[in-house]
Amino acid sequence: MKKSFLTFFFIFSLFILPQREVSGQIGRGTPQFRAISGVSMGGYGAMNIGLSHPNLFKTIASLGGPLDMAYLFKYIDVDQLGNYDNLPPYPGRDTRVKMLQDLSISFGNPVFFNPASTYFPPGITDANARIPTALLNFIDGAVNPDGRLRVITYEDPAPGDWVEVLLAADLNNNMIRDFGEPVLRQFHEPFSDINGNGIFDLGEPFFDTGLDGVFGTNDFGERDGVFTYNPHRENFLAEDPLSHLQNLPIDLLQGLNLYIDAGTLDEFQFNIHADNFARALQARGLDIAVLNGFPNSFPNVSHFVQNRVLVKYIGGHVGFNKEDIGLSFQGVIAGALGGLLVANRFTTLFAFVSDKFPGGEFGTNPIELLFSPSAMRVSSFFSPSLNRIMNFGIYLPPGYRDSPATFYPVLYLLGGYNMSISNLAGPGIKAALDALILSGEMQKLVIVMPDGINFKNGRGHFFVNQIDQVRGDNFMDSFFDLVTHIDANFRTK
Ligand SMILES: [Ca+2]
Ligand SMILES: [Ca+2]
Ligand SMILES: [Ca+2]
Ligand SMILES: [Ca+2]
Repeated sequence: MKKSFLTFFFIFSLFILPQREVSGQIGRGTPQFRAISGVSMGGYGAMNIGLSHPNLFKTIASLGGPLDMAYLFKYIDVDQLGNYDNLPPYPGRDTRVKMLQDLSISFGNPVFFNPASTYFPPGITDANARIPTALLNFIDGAVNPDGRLRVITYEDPAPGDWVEVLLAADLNNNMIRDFGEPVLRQFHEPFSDINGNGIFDLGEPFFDTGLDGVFGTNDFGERDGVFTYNPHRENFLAEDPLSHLQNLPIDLLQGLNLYIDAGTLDEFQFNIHADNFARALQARGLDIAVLNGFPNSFPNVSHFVQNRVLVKYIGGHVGFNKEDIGLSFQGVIAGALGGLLVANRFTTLFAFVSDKFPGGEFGTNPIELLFSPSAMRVSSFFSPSLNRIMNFGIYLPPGYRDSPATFYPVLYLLGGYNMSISNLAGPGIKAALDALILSGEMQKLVIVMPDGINFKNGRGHFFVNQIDQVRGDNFMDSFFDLVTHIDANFRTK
């Protein structure tokens, strides 16, 4: 009896007592001491959430993320699908197709407008998306103007890998998409790209044919007198960092600390997003320090007095997919150069954020590190928006455990596409954070890593409330559930 009571009490204290703390209001959660940042997809999420909630976050940072959704639209259309059989080897076409599926879940299919589904192309449903399906009389001005060709569902790259959100023209009638067979694109009405930027600009001649590119079919947008985009584009623009930046009241925008980095050879052209972002700031009369390369190389740490900084590093897209930041740190410490760039990018981020938190507790010592060590772990909380328990990673600085009267600033760190929090919240990055605090380069702060994986398909969700509630969910709301949980359960400033 006694043993079962103890067991009961143990389980009770594990599950019930921590939840009691939720009502405790222990953290303050002041915007000045709250930063949001991310890498790649998470960099987008950080800028999108941060710039649309300037009352919650004073410091916002994106490491190599998409920031200009109109440009992303053009990139997917012209550079990615327009170049389908000759894409750069990294990341593979498989990953790019999966990302397109996940963008379609988040914002609606950018390629096709189908009144019956935000996800599938016209004529495609759950019943025929993953089997060989031929659509007859599928009109497409560029590929199939007379509807003579069969338009098909297809697998890519492997059998069973149905692309679901794209269609191809089957030139040789074998019900398979062969190399060179065109992938259909109906992002917008046809236009003459006079200035060659791939984007429709006001004054450029267009054909008011509707999205299918052919007169006389009476499809969406035909003969309405205006240039017509796929309506899903509006969903992308509603969650667009660049538009947020353009629409923010200037006094709010001016009060934000903004940090961006971008690789000059980025395979997704996110460097162009960063340039457009910097130009949009300048167009609002705000300067931004633009640097070619990091001022200091790891293990030396770069600091900035400026409140708005863009660092352009020479290199491609890093930090994407399963890039292990912790391993990169460990590799650099061990003398390998491969991880140097990743280490540089993260120490610069941490230092920028730390420098923008006023005051703060700097320094630790070997005794504190030994007797009141930092903690890095994957924890969980109940997210009312998703009605389920969600994981998150958390770093608590040295001394946190034994300083019950001390409150700390918080940095939210959002991971890249398919990056797991167990990968992010690992021992390598913990050691690097401890070292930054020990050397006084960074003040003691709490770092929180939300889960960037859509539990319905195991892939990235872009940290938005997704349009497709069958395949997706409200991940932005869930992020704010996490912020509430952190302020209620941890000593945030
Ligand atoms: Ca074929
Ligand atoms: Ca143009
Ligand atoms: Ca038409
Ligand atoms: Ca039109």
